[in-house]
Amino acid sequence: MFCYQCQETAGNKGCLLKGVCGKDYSTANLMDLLIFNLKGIAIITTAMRRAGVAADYRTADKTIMESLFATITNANFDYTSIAKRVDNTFALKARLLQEATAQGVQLPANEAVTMQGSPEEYDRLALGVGILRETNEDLRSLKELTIYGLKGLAAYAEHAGRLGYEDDEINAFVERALHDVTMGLLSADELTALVLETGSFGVKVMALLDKANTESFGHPEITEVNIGVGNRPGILISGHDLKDMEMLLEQTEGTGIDVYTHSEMLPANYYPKFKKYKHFIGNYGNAWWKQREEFETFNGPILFTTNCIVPPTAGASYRDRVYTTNAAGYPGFKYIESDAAGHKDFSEIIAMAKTCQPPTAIESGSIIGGFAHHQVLSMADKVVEAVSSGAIRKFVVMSGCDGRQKGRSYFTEFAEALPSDTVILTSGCAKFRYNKLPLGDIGGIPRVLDAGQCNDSYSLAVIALKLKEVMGLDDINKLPIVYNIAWYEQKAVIVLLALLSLGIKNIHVGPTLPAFLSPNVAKVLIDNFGIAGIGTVEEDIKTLIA
Ligand code: SF4
Ligand code: SF3
Repeated sequence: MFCYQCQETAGNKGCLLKGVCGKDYSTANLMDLLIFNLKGIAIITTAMRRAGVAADYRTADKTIMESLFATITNANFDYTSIAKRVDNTFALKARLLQEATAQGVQLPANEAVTMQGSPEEYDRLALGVGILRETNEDLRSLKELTIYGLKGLAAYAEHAGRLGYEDDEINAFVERALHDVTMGLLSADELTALVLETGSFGVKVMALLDKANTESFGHPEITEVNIGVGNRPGILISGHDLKDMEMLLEQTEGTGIDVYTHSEMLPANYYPKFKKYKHFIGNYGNAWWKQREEFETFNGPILFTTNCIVPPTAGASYRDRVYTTNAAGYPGFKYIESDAAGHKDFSEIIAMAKTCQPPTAIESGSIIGGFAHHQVLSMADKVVEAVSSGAIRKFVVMSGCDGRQKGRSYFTEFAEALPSDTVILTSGCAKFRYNKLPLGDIGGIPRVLDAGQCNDSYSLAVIALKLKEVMGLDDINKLPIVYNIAWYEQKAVIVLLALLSLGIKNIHVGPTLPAFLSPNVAKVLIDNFGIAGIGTVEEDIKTLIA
């Protein structure tokens, strides 16, 4: 096992025997084997696409996206579920290989294409295909940076796909990128270009998901979200999948059961289509890492539609109340399958909720959100006026992820220390570090504008591009917008690469720079894009705001 894909990696170097996240040694290795098989599949489909022959690309695309997603930090801890995906990828690879050969497609010689194995061989095979297989530290860094970007991209593509929105150009790119990092033919410069290209496809996939979400559920609008509780039993839904959110609301309506969001599902409260459900009460709790306490007091069942799962402690009373679906999984949690049409039956969760106590209140009152691009642009005049008059000196993008490391209190302190003529633009679960602070407003514009989930960082890019146009600027970096981003897992990686691909410079990233950036690769990012880590609150306020 060697994993260094997230911000909490051991010693900021790499997890070797067990993940800090709780991922065990064999499951981590098995994920390496799964990725290796995806690379093999991608090499075959890329060759077939180039040859212009017919093939079952759809199954390959779907398999690649879902499996990449399952290896994202805190999505899936279940060896059996990953082994099933490995079975499927070996079978799919064999089938595609046969199709390619039958159609006379020349395939490059690569072990990722030819390797086959049976379940009893998986653990042994996995040991030879891990991240350290690439011995050059800089090439490894660039390849893994690409792969982590692809994981985030795959997650967003999967959500869009479940709403019926797909883009074959994106699928073909993911396969070509996997092909390129595996074939070993690219120089460091070419790999750097691939990293940026991954970012530009990150913009495309976020735009696709934005279209899928807004055409399905309406444009997010300014919303006061209740953070208290009602007096009926509830179901807590976490993760990012809005299709699941819709199905849960439909199936719980009229059952006497309430629905609450947790962590990254909070922004579901901003969508017009979900607001019409009276039993959709609001949001319970905070970011993912507080779940061990918050799931205890919630008292009812919990549904994980994606990451972030924290392994429950041995004595956790909620252990039997947790369900997973999609790419998410945890040994002992019940898994909800979908039928061929994408429909899921949540009746077991609803039946369990009926036997549970209502949630115990841990907070009361409300928070405000719903500042995605459509809403913000509808008040563009007001925003531009506030900027021109000097009422708003700067916007500070503080998007990204939250996490349990102590150093993350920096983001709360930074938000508190910001001068009162600055406005925070946020998205992702990073917001829970400051979205309940009494930061006030500027002429009716709240000082924390939440655009939504991490993928809604796209909204912040749309807003920036629009402001640039309205203000007649020739460079996005001339806007009064600065970036102080918190990262944790691989969705933040695709968001960061997307921002870089849009030409945004001088982004600060914390609480630590990724361990997977080798010193040379970090230097390229620092020299060309002005990427920086975080310092003390005082220093950073000076650098970013003064
Ligand atoms: Fe370690 Fe993060 Fe990998 Fe988990 S996902 S094993 S914490 S680097
Ligand atoms: Fe959070 Fe996991 Fe990243 Fe979607 S839920 S932002 S950490």
